Amino acid sequence: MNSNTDAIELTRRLESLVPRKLGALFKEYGMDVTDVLAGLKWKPLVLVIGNYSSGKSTFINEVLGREVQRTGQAPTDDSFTVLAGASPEESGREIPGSTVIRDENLPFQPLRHFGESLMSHFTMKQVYSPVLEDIAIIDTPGMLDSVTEKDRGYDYLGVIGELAKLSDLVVLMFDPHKAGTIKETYQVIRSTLTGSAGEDRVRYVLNRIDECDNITDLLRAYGTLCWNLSQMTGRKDLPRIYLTYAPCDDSRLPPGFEAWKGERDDLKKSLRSAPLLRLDHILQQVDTSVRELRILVEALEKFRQGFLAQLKSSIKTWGLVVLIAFLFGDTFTHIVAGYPDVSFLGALLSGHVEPGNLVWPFIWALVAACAGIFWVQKVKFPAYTKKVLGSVDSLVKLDTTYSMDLWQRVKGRVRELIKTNPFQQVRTSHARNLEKIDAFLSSDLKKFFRELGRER
Ligand SMILES: Nc1nc2c(ncn2[C@@H]2O[C@H](COP(=O)(O)OP(=O)(O)OP(=O)(O)O)[C@@H](O)[C@H]2O)c(=O)[nH]1
Ligand SMILES: [Mg+2]
Repeated sequence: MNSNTDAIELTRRLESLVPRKLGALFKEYGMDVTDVLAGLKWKPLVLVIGNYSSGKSTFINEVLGREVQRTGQAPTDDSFTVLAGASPEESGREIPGSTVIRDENLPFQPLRHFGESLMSHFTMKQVYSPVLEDIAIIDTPGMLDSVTEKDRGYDYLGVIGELAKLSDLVVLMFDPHKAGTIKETYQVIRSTLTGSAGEDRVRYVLNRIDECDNITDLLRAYGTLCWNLSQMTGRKDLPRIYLTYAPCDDSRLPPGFEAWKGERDDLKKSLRSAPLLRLDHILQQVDTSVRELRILVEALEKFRQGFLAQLKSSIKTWGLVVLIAFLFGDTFTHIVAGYPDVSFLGALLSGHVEPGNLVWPFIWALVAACAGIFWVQKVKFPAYTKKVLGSVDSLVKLDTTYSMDLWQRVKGRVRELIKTNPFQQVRTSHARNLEKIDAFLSSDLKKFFRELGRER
């Protein structure tokens, strides 16, 4: 797989395969397969985030080859701007956030619940630029230290998280003045980005390096950024950090800085591979969603198995009770009330058992069996369900951080499914569904990963 055309073709195949193979299963467990493929709705998205004044808008203007976004030293942008391709005639048109977020043909509907105040800070600009034929770019307000969520009027971190989930490539920009990073950046990386965007979709950039006085100064900023990133991502290995600066008169650069001249182009090139990354992104998303479904089904199967084990022991106990009732039930009434005249045991001992002697033993056995069923249904099963709901984590093996993350996302649904219809969960053959899911993961999806050159 090496071209964007192949990627588009593969994306189409994936789009039809997932609903065909797993649509019904997702539905059975109350999940929507269309959510999994929501990212396929529109063009590949590039999200540009970072500290205020780190040069996000300047970089975007450079990529587009036009001055589309306002730039300036103080915090400049207070809105999210989607830059979408347009014909020369349409170029320059702006579409308000409320229309963009509600448009079903665009992927931004998950932002709806951030409310009106986000809508007034969200806009789409139509721009005529060849770059925007294959991708759309989102410019964002810079991250700040002093501004609290309330001051922004909407949940900034939540919006960034949602956009990161939708985006195929995330450019995270810092500058040497703020390589120490600031509170919001820390929170974005820690709580949002690492969870929503696969790390391979993030491009870390230290921009404005031309403002360093010399290489020592640059190394200091670079070192600080590396240290902070490792603290924030929890990674021990360092991701590549692009060291870039906006094109300027080379004579202004401190000596030795020409070495990083090509980095800006490398970064720009990586934006163009967004369609390929998108397939990767969607595959990861499908993989994650299917694994989420898997862990959910696995938990329900464990619930079912646990109940069946309880049922088995109950059957053993009640089997004995039924046998005792069968053998001694009418002897008891014979002694207490004198009825029947001859008990089953009496007939057995005298060696004259007639069909009539079996009527009461059978009735006793039936009553005992019914009592057993009632006890299982009304006492044993609710007690078991209650116990499981109280320790729902024990339904799955959580031996990796990945499985813990998956579990956190589906745990509520598992609880809900058990709570609302526990008998349904016992009746369903989750094991067969697990087999279907495993077959999809190990064969169908693996094939896609292989075609993309990513072995799993
Ligand atoms: N020296 C230098 N200045 C830059 C560079 N990139 C951007 N600038 C300047 O830095 C200032 C901020 O740039 P913007 O592109 O507005 O930054 P931003 O990240 O979009 O800022 P916000 O929208 O406020 O978050 C502007 O005055 C730019 O001209 C660079 O690589 N080197
Ligand atoms: Mg800006």
